[in-house]
Amino acid sequence: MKKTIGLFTAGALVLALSACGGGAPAASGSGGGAKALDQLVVGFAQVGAESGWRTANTKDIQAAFKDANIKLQFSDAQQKQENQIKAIRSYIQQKVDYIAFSPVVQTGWDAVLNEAKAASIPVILTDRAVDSKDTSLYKTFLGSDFVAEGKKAGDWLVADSKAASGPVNVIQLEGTTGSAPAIDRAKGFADAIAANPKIKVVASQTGDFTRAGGKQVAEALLKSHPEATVIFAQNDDMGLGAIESIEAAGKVPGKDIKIITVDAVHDGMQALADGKINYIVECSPLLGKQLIDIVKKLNAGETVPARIVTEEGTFTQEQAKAALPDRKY
Ligand code: GZL
Repeated sequence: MKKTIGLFTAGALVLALSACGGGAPAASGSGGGAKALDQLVVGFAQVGAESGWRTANTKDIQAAFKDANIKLQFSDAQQKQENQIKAIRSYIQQKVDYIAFSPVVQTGWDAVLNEAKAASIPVILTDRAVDSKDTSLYKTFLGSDFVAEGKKAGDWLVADSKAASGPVNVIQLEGTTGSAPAIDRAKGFADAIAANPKIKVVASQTGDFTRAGGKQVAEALLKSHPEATVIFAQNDDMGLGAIESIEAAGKVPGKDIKIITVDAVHDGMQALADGKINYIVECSPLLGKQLIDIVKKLNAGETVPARIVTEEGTFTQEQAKAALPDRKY
């Protein structure tokens, strides 16, 4: 009898855990911390709503949490670090189970991340990285390899410039100053073109990842650098702004001034298909499902890789025409 009860109890425990935990009981050593998924609360501190990419990223994250029936506290920092820090502090006070965020810039996070660590709230980096030396301050970094993205853009220009007899002068529209994508895409692009002395970046300035910023900076730099024949915009939105400036100057985007961008959001892909952009390097904003998987694994007491790189490709004008009908964003 005793044995049967013992078995029953054990069985009930597993059933209870699986019923309320929505997954396997926590791995040993995690103190059985697994919560029912519908009891979990995750605080997400988003950068802002500066671009089509960001809008798609927000929509995807919100939809993933809804589908998983996990409560999401969401904040928009309007691209200000102090607002993201405030939001993270409020999540700590609310004692959320996990904090996830996309750091608007790389530096200045150690203090608030140490506060989260002191409160035993695991932090997940999505999209952008921090430069903290202490990697115990976050569980993982889920996002693109921005250096690789910049390199893909530069590699395309090197190949496209093979036939060019004269110099190929490039204007670079940089993303948000101090952000991981701006720093790393510039590095990847510079590394790629370094091997080709014909190609030179004659001007580089931030358009802050916005269409208005791209338009304004492109207008000014095209005036001060009439020798430029290429624009490398570190995101589609700034490239779309540059198209407006090029057309306002009576020139033909994609022909008089070639344009390379990063992201592959709908408006960028449409401009690519229309011949106004020449090449786009994809940067996927669809991080929601992977973020949910990370939360579920941590909740079950499992470990996650320190770095999870998102998969993404590139698009020519022909490829954009074929891909557009099936694009999700
Ligand atoms: C990249 C992301 C960048 C996009 C921009 O992962 O952080 O921020 O390339 C967005 O469009 O504003």
